Amino acid sequence: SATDSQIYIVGCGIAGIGVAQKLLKHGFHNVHIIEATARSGGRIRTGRLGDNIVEIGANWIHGPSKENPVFRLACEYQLLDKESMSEENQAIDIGGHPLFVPNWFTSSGRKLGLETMGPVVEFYMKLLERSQQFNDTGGEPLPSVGEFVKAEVERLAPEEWKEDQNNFAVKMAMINTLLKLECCVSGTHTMDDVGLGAFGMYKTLPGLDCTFPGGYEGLIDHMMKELPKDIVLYNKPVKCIHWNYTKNGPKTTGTSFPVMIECVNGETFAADHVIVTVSLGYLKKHQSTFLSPPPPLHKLHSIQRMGYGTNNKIFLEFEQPFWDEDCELIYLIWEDETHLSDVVSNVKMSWIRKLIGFTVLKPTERYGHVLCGWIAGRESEYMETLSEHEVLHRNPSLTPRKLLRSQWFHDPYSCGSYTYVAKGCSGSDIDNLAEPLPLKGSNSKSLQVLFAGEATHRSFFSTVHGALLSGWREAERLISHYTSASGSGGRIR
Ligand code: 6YU
Repeated sequence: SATDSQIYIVGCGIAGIGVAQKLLKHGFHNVHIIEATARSGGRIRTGRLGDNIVEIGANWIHGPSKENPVFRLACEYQLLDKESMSEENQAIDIGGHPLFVPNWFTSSGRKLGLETMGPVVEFYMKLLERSQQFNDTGGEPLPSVGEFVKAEVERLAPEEWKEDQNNFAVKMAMINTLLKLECCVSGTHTMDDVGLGAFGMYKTLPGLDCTFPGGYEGLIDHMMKELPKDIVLYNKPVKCIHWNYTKNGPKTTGTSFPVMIECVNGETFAADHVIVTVSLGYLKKHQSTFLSPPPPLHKLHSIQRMGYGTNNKIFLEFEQPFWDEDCELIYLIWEDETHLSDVVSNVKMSWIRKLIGFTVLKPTERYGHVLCGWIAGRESEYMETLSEHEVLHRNPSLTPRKLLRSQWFHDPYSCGSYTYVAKGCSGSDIDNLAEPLPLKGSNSKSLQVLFAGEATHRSFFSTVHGALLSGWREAERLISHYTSASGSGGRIR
C-alpha cells in the first residue's frame, strides 16, 4: 500500500524533520532521514561561550504569533519565557524591524548622540519601506534595492543635512552602516545584488521577535524526541540522487524503485520518493553532480539565479561594558566612508569595515557582558579563513577576553547562510526550486524527487518557519498524491 512506500529525506534540518513528522503522522512507516553530519538541526545550532549558550545559526523567531508554526511548537514545548508568549508581544506589528535601543560609535571610538542619528534612521527606514512596495506594483525604477536606496539618498537627502558638511559626512557613513546591516538581514554581499522588484515578496508576521532562553536547538531536540529513535542515518553525505532510475528494474531484482540514492561512502538506498532539503548553497555548489540526470533547465537556471549569501556572527565577551546599560544594539560607523557603498574595496586589508556593530546579549545577569557582532558578504567569508587571534587583532581598540565566531560559508553542508531573491529573480524562481521531479509521468513514476527547505518558501524564505512550512508542504504533496490516486493501491490511515 501507499504507506509502505520507501521514503528518504535528505537533510536533518528543521525542514527534513518537518517532512518526517507529517508523513509518520499520516501512517507512512518506511521513512528515513539521511544526514551528512553527526547532528540534527542544520542551520539551527546552539553553541557555548564559557558558561553561556550562544546561537551560532538562527537567532530569533521572526514574528512570534499564532500564525507562525515555530512559535506554536515553541509554546507547546514550553521553550519560551512568559513575555514572549504574551498576547501583547504577539500583537506588536512593526514589519519585521525590532525596536532595538541603539548606541552609535564611530570607528575612532566617539559616541554619537541620538539627535544626530534619529532623523537618519527615520529617513532610511522610509526608503527601505518604499523598496518593499514594488512587489505589488511592478515598474521598479532600478534593478536592485541597493541602487534604489543610494539613488534616493542622493536625491532626497534634506538640504539642512548638506549645510553642515561635517555632520553630513557622518550621516552618509551612517547610511552605509545601515546598508551593511541590511546585507546581514538579507544574507547578501551587497544590496546591489538584491532584486528591487521582488524585495517585497518576503512577508513578516506580527509579534516582536523573541529568542529561546535555553537555545534554539531545544526546539530540534523536542521535535526529534517525537520521531522513532533510529529514523536518522547520520554521517552519510549523499553524493548523487539517481532518478528515473531503471537499472534495478523488474528483470533484475523483482522490485523496481524509481530512485537510487548514492552516498559518498558508496552505500546506496532504493526509494520511491526522496525529499531533498539541502541548502540552496549546497545545490549551487554541486549542481552538476547532485542529481542524475540533471534537472530540467528552468529549474537549473533558477538554482543558479537565486541569491544565497553569508551572514556570520562574532561573539565577544568583555570584563566591563563600554555601552549604555539599556543598549541593545551598537552601531559602528566608519567616519571616513562618505561615499555611499556597502562593500569594502580591499577585503584582505579592510574586511572589518563590513562589521555593522553588535547586538547585546540579554539579560546581563545571565550572560555577563557578551556582544554578538554581525558581518555579511565576501568580507565575512574572508574573516572565516582567519584564526581567532587574527580576528581579534584586527580590532585593537576592543579587548574582549573571549571570542567565538560562526563560519557558515566554509561549512561544507550549508555553504553560506540563507537565501535572498537576487536581481532579476521573481517568485517563479522559488516555484521552480520547489517543483518536484518529474512533475508529470505515469503515476508510479511521478514525484520521485521533491524539494523542501528554506529557499523553497515563497514568502518566508531565509527563516526557520519558512523551512518548517516547506517541509510540511512537501509531506502534504505526497499524502495528497496517494489520497487522490485511487486505484493505485494507496490508502492513507
Ligand atoms: C530565523 C533567525 N537567523 C542566522 C544565521 C543563519 C541562519 N536563519 P538546513 O540547512 O538547516 O538543513 C539542511 C540539512 O541538510 C543540514 O543538516 C545539512 O547538514 C544536510 N545536508 C546538506 N547536504 C547534504 C548531503 N549532501 N547529504 C546529506 N545531508 C546533507 N532564521 O527564522 N530566524 O534569526 C535566523 C540566521 C547565521 C546561518 C539564520 C534564521 C535561517 C534559518 O536558520 C534557516 O532558514 C533554517 O534553519 C533552514 O532550515 P532547512 O531545514 O531548510 O536547512 C525584506 C526582506 C529580506 C528577507 N530576509 C529577512 C529575514 C531575515 C532572515 N534572518 C535571519 C537571521 C538570522 C539572524
